[in-house]
Amino acid sequence: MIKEKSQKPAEGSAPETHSQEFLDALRHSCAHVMAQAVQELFPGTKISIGPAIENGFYYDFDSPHRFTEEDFPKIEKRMQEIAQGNHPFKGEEISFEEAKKFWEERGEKYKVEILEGLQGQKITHYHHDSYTDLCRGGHLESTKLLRHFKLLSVAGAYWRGDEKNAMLQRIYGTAWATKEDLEKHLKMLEEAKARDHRKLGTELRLFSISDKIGPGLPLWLPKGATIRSLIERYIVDLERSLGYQHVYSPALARVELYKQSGHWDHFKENMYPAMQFENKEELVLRPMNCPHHIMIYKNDLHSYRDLPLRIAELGTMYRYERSGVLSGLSRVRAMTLNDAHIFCLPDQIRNEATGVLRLIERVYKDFGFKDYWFRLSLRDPADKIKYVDNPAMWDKAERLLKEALSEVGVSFKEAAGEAAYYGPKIDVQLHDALGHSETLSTLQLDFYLPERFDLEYVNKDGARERPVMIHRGIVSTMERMTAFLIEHYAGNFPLWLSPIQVKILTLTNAEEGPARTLEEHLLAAGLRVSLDLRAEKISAKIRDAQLEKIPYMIILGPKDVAAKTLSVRLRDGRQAHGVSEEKLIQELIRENISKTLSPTWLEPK
Ligand code: TSB
Ligand code: ZN
Repeated sequence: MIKEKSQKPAEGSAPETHSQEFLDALRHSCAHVMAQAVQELFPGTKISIGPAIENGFYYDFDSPHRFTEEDFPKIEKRMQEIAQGNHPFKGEEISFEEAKKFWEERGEKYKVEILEGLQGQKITHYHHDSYTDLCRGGHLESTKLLRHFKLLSVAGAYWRGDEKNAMLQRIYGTAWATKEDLEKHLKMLEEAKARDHRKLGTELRLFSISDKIGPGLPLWLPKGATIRSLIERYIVDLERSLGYQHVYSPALARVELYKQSGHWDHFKENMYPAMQFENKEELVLRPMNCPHHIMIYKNDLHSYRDLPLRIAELGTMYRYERSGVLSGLSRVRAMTLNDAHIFCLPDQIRNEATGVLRLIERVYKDFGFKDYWFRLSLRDPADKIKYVDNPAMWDKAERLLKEALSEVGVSFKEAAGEAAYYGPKIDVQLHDALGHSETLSTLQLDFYLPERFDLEYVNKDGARERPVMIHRGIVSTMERMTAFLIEHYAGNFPLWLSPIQVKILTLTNAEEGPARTLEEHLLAAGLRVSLDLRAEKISAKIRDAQLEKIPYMIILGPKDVAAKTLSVRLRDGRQAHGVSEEKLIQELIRENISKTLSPTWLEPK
């Protein structure tokens, strides 16, 4: 049992820092107290599991009551009462038979099921007040230390994470050692909510998910599609300038192709099942593009002089992600990856890998991403099913990736069990609005697929040798990148990525003609423009443009028309009057091309 060392720091001392062990115990204890409160308030509720998680805890319930956030104040109130009761947490070892009788008598079928998996092991119960749980321990000394907690949300969760099992109700909460920590966390959540790409994506009409189409299969609305095509054009042009060759290939293939590649054995749980046809042909939706690019490589016999060959595609692929992990655009089932496979000689690996790392840094600079880190994703050597079993191959590939990282001079963290089945990866991790890290870019070194597909090139002496493959994605899938951009900019996209860059707002009906002429000029300059000619008050028009987060508003009134000048307003409230059309267009073009993140020409000199 864990005691808090000193509850109040001595005066003048540094603020108390709470160990992770203490916080885990606090959160785990909070889950038990919540379960007690829930079972008292909602009779018939069965308990299953309730662990501590990052920043909080949850408990999965099976209940005749359907929980909503409206139940939270009542549950929290009862939790506070229990906590104040100063009940000690007591552990007790118990025999399998006794425990079984205990849980069976209460009709707690999930506990009975968990217990059955523990046969032959040490079994413990933890008690506080009137509540008992089947639990390994890791609790506070007493409920009294629980003061700063809050219930956050409720979500469906399959028993044991398996879709074939019953759907339980998971209540999430957060718990902290101090009031300040709790408040800080709640404030962070509040801010994160405002940035959440699912919320902003709906409000700004960027994308939508239709239940009729299905979960994880997003629809790109016109404005979101504009952002997507800007990303696509940006990366394709950049890649072309670096010697990548873009191709198109179908998102379907014969199942044999994916059997030969090893996806069918190692990646099957993320693949849609094969479609069978009367003529016995079986086709699958591709979960990756690599085998298709390999067939493009195999379409010709290559000399060592042709290598490296960089085959790129905005490749659409389909993955059957579990419903519980789907999230807006950031984790989907239908996606288009900024993919490329580099086929190279073994002694070109270093150069190609460092080239990819430098490209990633260049692209992040253009998109304004600063807060990212490199992860060297390695296999789990014990897992011979998920990863190809060839230790020498893995060791070599890992060494080469480390060398590339050190040549570019970036620090990295190693993570076991995060590799692709065919080889280790360098993943670039960024934080979403909630602070969770997700992979955006990836670089993967692969000696396996060239072997499986018997890839060859002709060397200097006319003999056949095996090339190496580097799989890489720079801007990730269009889906995940767009989700990141929305959260990163909280919807306030820089000019070059804004679906609408300029909105012209007329003061009276008389400005319609000049507004249309101005629109034509801006369109001709390559800018994305919209008009607001409604007979609304100008304040309402400004408010609407502000809600759409449009970078530039041009407010056109009779005075400006007469003076042949423009009044400009930025979404951050800055304004400029008496600007000539020529100057404005010049500045907008400059800002658009340079990908500047914040316009400076309006600042007072
Ligand atoms: C880089 N064969 C390689 C490719 O050549 C590959 O597919 N790698 S991957 O599996 O790691 O996926 C590439 C990137 O796609 C990931 O780094 C991640 O940024 C993105 N991605 C993966 N799954 C999803 C998903 N379900 N939704 C959105 N983006 C995803
Ligand atoms: Zn690949």
